[in-house]
Amino acid sequence: EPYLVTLGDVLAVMAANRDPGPFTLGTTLRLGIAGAESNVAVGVSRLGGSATWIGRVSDDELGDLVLRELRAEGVTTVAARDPAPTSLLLKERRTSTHSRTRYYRTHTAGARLTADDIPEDLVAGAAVLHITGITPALGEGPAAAVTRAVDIAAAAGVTISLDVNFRSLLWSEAEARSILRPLLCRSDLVFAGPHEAALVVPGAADGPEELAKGICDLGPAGAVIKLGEEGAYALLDGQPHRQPAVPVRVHDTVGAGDAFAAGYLAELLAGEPPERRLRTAALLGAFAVSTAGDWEGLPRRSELGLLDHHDDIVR
Ligand code: KDG
Repeated sequence: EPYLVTLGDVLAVMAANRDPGPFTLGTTLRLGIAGAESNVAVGVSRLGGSATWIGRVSDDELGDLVLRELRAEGVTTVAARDPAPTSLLLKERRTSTHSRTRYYRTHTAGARLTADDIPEDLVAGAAVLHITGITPALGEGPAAAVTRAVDIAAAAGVTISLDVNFRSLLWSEAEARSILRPLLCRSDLVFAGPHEAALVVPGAADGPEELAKGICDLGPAGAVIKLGEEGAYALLDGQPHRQPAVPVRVHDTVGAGDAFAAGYLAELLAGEPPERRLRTAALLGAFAVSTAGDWEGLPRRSELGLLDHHDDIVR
């Protein structure tokens, strides 16, 4: 069975999601887990695809939680346990419309990933290797791990998918560009928002068509520019595609990009054509934005039709 492999860091998320306002004594936090790459693995698995996640996981109780959840979602985990703590993501609901996030992820287990943690046979045997711009931003070890995975995948002819996923809290645009450009040139498929695409192909005019072409000119056969509520524009093997967004009421946009990539990649694994991949991508993005959490609201395959109904209640 064709499978997707990905690698990264899963964080424990502590999110204030009730009364808006700054953190104060007694603020209620909800505990969860998230990580761009594991979000994609869960999304693929829920659609019936096979997904493996590689990473270092703390031997603390939050690390246990991470592994329990990923395994419960049917994701295969290749996780060395590490005495360093689990990375944290704090989400403050500063006002009713604005959230603020803060990372605590230096000297954590996930940031101690190295090239030696990447099993060659597992990556070489995959149909798709999915990487994001977050893992290489975590330090030299994780960056080397990503490069190692790409080396193995490229030598074995595995499709390499890159989500640019620029995180300004982790590195500068200049640093990101210098590390991500070489990875992008070796990728087959790239996902990016317009700002992220402009970061990796500076100088391209800022329309989605120009950005996608700028990416494909560097090597990838496919570029998907995610346009939020305007859907997506994709250039795939030279063919342009426009995919409208699925209209929903927005609850929490975090995780939408991961969901979109998961939908696309699950259909790629299933051998579906581009139109179907983009449609499922848009549906998963809609599920992610209209539910709480990064991945918790993602659909099973049997639920994909839910958002096509015009009634609010499906009986
Ligand atoms: O894409 C959503 C991610 O931003 C979130 O899950 C946390 O992986 C994460 C990160 O590093 O921001």
